[in-house]
Amino acid sequence: MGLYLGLDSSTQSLSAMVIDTTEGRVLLDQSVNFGKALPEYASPSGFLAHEDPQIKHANPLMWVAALDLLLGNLKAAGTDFSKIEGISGAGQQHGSVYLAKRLDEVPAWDASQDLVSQVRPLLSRATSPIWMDSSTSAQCRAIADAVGGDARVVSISGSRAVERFTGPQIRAFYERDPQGYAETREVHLVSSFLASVLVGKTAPIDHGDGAGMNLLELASGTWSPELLTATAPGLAERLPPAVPSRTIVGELSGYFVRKYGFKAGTPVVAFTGDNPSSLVGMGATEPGTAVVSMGTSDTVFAAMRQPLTDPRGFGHVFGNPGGGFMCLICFANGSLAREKVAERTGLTWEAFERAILQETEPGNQGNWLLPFFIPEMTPKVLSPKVELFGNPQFTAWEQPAALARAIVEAQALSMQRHSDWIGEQPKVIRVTGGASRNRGIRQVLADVFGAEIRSLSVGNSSALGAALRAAEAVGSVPFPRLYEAFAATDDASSVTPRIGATEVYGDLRQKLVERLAALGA
Ligand code: XUL
Repeated sequence: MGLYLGLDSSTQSLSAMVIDTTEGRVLLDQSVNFGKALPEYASPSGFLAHEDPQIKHANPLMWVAALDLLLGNLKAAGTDFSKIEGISGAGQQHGSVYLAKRLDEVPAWDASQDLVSQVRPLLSRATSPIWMDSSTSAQCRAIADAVGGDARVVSISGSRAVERFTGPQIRAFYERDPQGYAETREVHLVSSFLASVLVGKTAPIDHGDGAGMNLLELASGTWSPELLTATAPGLAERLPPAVPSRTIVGELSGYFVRKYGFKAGTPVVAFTGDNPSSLVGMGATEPGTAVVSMGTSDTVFAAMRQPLTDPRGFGHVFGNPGGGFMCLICFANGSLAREKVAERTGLTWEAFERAILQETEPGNQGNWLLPFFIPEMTPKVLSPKVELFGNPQFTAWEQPAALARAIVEAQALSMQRHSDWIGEQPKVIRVTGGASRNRGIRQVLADVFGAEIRSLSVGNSSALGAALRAAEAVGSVPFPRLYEAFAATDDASSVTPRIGATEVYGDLRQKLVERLAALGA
């Protein structure tokens, strides 16, 4: 029992949460937003501008700068890090960092300098492709062909070769910049990179996040020689080992001890992906509870009894940090798409909620929207496509209330359709992420899924999951005990389907599917 720190490096911000497992309380929950706090990285939404909408990269130094900034802010505000017993973390999934030196071979970080100036000379690639990048269709094809087809990639790794996954991204780097690839000694995920920075040496990749690379053999938890060979030459030497999520990967580097006052020897537990971490933070590591997370991306995920795979090829199987497997379906047009609609209609989030709850009805009188403001992976729509359809009168952006409902209905219908392979329809869904605070959005989810929607009392499930994972691995506090204190649902926020609403969506779901089929998706 004691205090544990969880970090979450997401697309748009870095968060830190400290929990006290003796008292069952969250002591601290703070973030820095990359766009606002670090404008010098020119990434208002967490990634660099590019003329090709399929290319989405970020500067990995921005994530490092955020770590120094956040810990510095917390120390300045009086946080006593010497009481922390263990640390873990989470990162946006799939993104990769390329280093010209193995971190095991670099000298210890110097506490008289900042981290950015010490990490900068180690990079063999100035930018990191992130999960929003969809520029690697040719590499996905080549990898699948090399091993005998999509079904083979799925049976080894739990997913088809997918544009944002790290293997196809590594292959694209090798093809587009062979010199840069040749100079690369180590390839990390965002999660293992940040864990490495904390311990000042090469940290392994955990099974939760490692499964999002198209490189891990799910059955053995080791890198698949077949997929490594199909991806890029010499890849085996460039990857850190893959380990179970609860592995302690090292002690916090002296840099953090001297600079921020952590205890010498503070254990660091393997970092994982933000979604596997949220599975823990939502108290959902046992099968039976589905989660909808609404952040920059929207995701639907759940622990799985057996590693089922998606026959349509959009869903994935990742390692469950609580043991076994989880499934996940990801939608790129999450908050960014909702924000675009709010901007174009001029609606505040309160007005957006009112529009859904009071001014429109399920089915939206036929006012429907194809909501792909950026390239979408589920379903695959590689060029942005925003289209009003259904009601012939619904042609321009002049009906704010109908547009608010239209984006949320389209997203919820797509989530439901693309998660139908998971098995039985969930009766209760736990929701997390900024948009889930909007009651209107929760109501549409309840109506479309025909399920009760519940939120947790503690927000920021990925950072919470990281702190809980540290407590479980370092403090040996079992997850069920931690869930009693930290993953309780908040009854006042629960929403149930409105009478008759769920039925309305049968027809609409079909119309949306037809529209997508017409797009070739
Ligand atoms: C999951 C995915 C996204 C990122 C967002 O496959 O690509 O949810 O993890 O951070």
